[in-house]
Amino acid sequence: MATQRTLSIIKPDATRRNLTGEINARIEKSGLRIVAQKRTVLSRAQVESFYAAHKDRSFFPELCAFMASGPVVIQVLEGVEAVKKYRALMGATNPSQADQGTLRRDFAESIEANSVHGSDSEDSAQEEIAFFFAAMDIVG
Ligand code: FUP
Repeated sequence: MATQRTLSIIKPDATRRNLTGEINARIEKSGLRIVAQKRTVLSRAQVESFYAAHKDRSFFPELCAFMASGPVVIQVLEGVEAVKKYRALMGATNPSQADQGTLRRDFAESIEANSVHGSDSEDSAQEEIAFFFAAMDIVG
């Protein structure tokens, strides 16, 4: 079971409701370690580039407006099977389909304002971490 890193974003709906600490506590209780973290407001251009894989989807403009609408907390999480472990902690994209006890089930407002992002594979984790952090900003 390999130690991995994954990218997490606490989204604007969650920072607005002051949920950063509560989400971080759940991350740490799950066994994952927060090895880099910064709070920022993303520009529209940064969000469009980050979510480029979704650019042809009908929800893309609204998703980008939402993600640039307020502060986000961007994190690198480290731990055994971190990608899979964080996806399990997050729950399904649509909170109404997310399992009990997951972050999205407990905190998300809607499928768009769904409180957290987590990389969906090791390859995308590497790309997404490099998008936001320099190697020296990650302290394991
Ligand atoms: P996930 O990996 O669970 O974050 O889900 P996706 O990569 O499929 O979608 C990325 C983001 O697009 C979601 F977190 C929220 C948004 N989205 C919508 O707003 N509407 C949809 O129908 C699907 C996704």
